[in-house]
Amino acid sequence: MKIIDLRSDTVTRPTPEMRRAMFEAEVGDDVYGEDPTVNLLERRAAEIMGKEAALFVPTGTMGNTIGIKVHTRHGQEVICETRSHVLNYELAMMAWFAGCVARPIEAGLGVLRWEQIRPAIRPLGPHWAPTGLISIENTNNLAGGTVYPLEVIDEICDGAHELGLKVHMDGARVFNASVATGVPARRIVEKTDTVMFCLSKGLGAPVGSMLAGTREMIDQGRLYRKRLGGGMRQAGILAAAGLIALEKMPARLGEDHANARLLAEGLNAAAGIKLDLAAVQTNIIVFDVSGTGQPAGEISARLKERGILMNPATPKSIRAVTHMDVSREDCLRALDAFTEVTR
Ligand code: TLP
Repeated sequence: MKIIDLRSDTVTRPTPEMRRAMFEAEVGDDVYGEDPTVNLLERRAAEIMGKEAALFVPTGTMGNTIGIKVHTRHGQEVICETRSHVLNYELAMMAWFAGCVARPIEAGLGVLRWEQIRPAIRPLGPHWAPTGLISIENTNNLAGGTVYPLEVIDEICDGAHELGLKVHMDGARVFNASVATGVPARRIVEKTDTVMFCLSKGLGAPVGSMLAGTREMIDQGRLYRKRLGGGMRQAGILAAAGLIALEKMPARLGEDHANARLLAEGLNAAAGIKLDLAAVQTNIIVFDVSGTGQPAGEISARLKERGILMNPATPKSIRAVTHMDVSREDCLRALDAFTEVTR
């Protein structure tokens, strides 16, 4: 039985072209700055994002951790959305490494607006931790892969900068946002101070994320990466696959979005499912299953018996993520299994 894995877009296997490139990669010691493939990947990532420099990191979590650290000091607050990855899924790294606390704000569809952020910004005072940074997640994973409209990002950045604050974008899936809106990634992140994006999610690389920003931020970030144990040596083996992910894979993300839409429409028709189709904007679907009378974990287990993998997001909701290793037919098969399990 073929397993259809909709748990995440992190589960993709490297393409034959990536494997070949990894095999043939020219390498050197990247801690000495001597790995030509890593250097090329960092240069290309910076160019594509329109930033001065970029840093290759093993994971998105490390990229966000460093991004937050370069902008903040211990004892500050980081404004983020309630469902954001930096708050919920990174083992409190903003506290552990940067010494900051999160100031979460709940936003419709996971998209923060400046008018919500502005009142949450705290100045220096006798009681409160001052705001150190605003972190926005585009697309917002747990809100269902929702996309920040460009004018919202620009307004947040302009407002923050006027107050001397920086903006970090957790753009793990910024290319999904770009494809969904038709806005080039470099324009999306033009006003953000740093952006982290992942090569190993929808873009299909086996490992790796990038942090881009000014030369000064990235030079500083390189030292934090070393502190975190992320000073890799012949990392060109990984960067070679990353280069293909970066150059070639964004162009196919529209397919994943179409498959997610197909899946969402089918799920929406299933009995007991509550799903906001307006929130399905990219490759992620988060839907409420409480109307089925079965806990999300049970549905997930019964789907697994049928070769379909989808993880619960909460006890009452399930997340499905499309990616390059699931086809339209796979999504239709997943829908059949889902209807059977929830009937
Ligand atoms: N997301 C993973 C899980 O950790 C939830 C997934 O399956 O979606 N930012 C965002 C928005 C992410 O979705 C993720 C990973 C990260 C950062 C962290 O990236 P990694 O897993 O490379 O540390």
